[in-house]
Amino acid sequence: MVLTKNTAVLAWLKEMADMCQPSEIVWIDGSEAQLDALRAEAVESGELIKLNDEKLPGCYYHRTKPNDVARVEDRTFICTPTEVEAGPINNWMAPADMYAKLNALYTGSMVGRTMYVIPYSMGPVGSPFSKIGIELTDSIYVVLNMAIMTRIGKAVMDQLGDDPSAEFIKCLHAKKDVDPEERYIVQFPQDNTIMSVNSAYGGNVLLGKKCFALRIASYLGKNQGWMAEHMLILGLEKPNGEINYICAAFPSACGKTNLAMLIPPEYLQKQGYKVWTVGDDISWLNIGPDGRLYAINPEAGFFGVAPGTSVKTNFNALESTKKNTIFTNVAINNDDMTVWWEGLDKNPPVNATEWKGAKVNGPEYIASGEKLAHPNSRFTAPAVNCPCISSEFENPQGVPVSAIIFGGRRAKCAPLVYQSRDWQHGTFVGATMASETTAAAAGAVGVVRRDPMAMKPFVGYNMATYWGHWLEMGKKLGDKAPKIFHVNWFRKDDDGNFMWPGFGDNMRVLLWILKRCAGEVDADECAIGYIPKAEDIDITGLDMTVDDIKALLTIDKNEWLKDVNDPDTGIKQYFAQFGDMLPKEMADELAKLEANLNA
Ligand code: GTP
Ligand code: SPV
Ligand code: MN
Repeated sequence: MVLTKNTAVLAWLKEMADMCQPSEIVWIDGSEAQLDALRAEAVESGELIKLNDEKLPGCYYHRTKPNDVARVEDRTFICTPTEVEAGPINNWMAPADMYAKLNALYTGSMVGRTMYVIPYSMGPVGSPFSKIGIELTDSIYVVLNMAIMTRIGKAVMDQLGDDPSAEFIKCLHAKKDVDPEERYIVQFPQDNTIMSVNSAYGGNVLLGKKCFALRIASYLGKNQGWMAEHMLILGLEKPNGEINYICAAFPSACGKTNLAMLIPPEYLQKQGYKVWTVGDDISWLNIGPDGRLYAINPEAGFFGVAPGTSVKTNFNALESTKKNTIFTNVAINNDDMTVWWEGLDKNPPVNATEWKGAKVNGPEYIASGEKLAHPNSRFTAPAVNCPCISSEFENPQGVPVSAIIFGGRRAKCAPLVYQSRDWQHGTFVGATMASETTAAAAGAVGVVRRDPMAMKPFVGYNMATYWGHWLEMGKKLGDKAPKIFHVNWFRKDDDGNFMWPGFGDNMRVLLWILKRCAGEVDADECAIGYIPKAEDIDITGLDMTVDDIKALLTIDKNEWLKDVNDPDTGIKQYFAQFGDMLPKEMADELAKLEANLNA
């Protein structure tokens, strides 16, 4: 059944269908009956494997092609009319050239296949901050994932209405041959259009997520006075019941889902501290009527990294995957049709199917140096499954943000935590973030690269203009702006061991951050900003000393000067590529940092 009379939607749909030539067009209405029929069809065709219905009710398994297991940044394009609008760190092609190339790839791509039409809302349906997209796809896996990750179906089309000028994001995905040489993930920000072809994996094909909620939305936000950020949102409840909200931007596979759902150390739980999850990956930030910054999570589920998720590290994420979840590229335990991944527990299944589909003896396979689950294997779990989901999760107005945290994986250099001097300096701290690359994107792992605001792969326009937008937002927020911090859970000692326990113990750092926001604790001003006094990071119950905290907080001026001046990886070199697009404030902050370090 066609779910709309909107002539703009219908005209676009006809154009795309004429090009892709599907044998059938099916509107996704959001009903459980329809989704169930699709699940059955996917099980029948082998696209999905049904898991143990007692231990994992409503859960399914999916395996992608080995050449299609992560985002592909070198095949991701921002097609603005001019190259300078996309900026030096995005891939760019002229829109007309890209449309011509893509149209050739899509032509006839769905012959003999079904085109599913998925109306979806990013953010609660009807929230003033929500936005609507329509994804056309020939993949049932995409339909079922979008049904978890976003709000889908008829209610969304009703919300869009019949006005042909109503804003919606046009998203087209064709699985085609999953050919990595002809794979394209393309955003046309001026056209509200996303086109993805030759992939069937996560961030490449769930077009509401990175493509819309970050790349297109960041561009919309710049024009409309709001921000789309790669940030989790958590609420930290104090024993007196007061809840403060924190947003944190870490690059892919650097700990957002874990921080968003953390369980406080026992001594803090006993005192009554709690953490509530509003979002684990993306924040849309608007200035509210009281002048403060408010965050909504545009998503409805978690597309989380499986490896490393355990009862000990992330109990709440694991609980979230116990029903109605889709697992992608993890391992299967054939004895009871449950799932396994590295870090889940110490008992890899003997009767296992590894992520590529081979039947193996798990312990032997691992002993031979192989991995049972792909390092970027993931679960797609409904947010409502999360034991610590915030009561504000569906709040259409969002939650007021007290602090913004940036962070990355840095074996050296970045201390456990520091605070920026003000919003402008905080913007510089975000702009100069660096982190070791992870398996979340195709390419080398463990290489330090600049990843400003964790948005390097996700900014939909010129990064320098984006920094300018941050500065503008700071001016509008004035003294109501959240305080900005930087953390590093991943500092290593000379033997290569993590110096900080991380996970639930990160709560200790969050408490220092909130005390700073409330003006309840002093700090030491140093070259890079405000550093805690070591004794103000509570180590109750930890096998650590104040000296260990001091080591985590040391600033090695030579390391930092290298971070500024290194001819290949330094901040100066990095900023230089933006030429005169670089906001003057960023150049000023860089000069100040260098002078401070040399003082
Ligand atoms: P994306 O979904 O790709 O955006 O990732 P994310 O930022 O949500 O990262 P996630 O929380 O899934 O963590 C990625 C990996 O880092 C997992 O294997 C975690 O176990 C590990 N990790 C998370 N937090 C910590 C921490 O505090 N310390 C250490 N050592 N590892 C962590
Ligand atoms: C990330 O890579 O930051 C993710 C996973 O959250 S994906 O949806 O593939 O982008
Ligand atoms: Mn992410």
